[in-house]
Amino acid sequence: MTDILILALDLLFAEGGGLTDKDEDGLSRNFEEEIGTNPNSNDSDNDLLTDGDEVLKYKTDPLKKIRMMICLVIMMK
Ligand SMILES: [Ca+2]
Ligand SMILES: [Ca+2]
Repeated sequence: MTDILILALDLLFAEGGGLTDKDEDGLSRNFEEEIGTNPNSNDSDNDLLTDGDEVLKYKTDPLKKIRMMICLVIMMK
C-alpha cells in the first residue's frame, strides 16, 4: 500500500506532473488546466500580473487583461 502511495506521489510531482508548477506562478498544473490558464506561462493574459497573483491575491480573471491603470493601482496597495 505504501509503495502505491509513493508511486502516485512520484507521478504527481514528477516533471510535468499534475502538482508541479513549471511556470512558478503559484498554481499547480492540474489547477491551471482546470481554470483554463496556461501551465507553461506565469501570465496567461499578458497583463503583467501573474496567474497566481490574479487568482490568489487580486481575485481578477487570469484570462482577461485588466486595464493597466487598475493594475498599477492594485500593485501600489
Ligand atoms: Ca500559468
Ligand atoms: Ca495575468
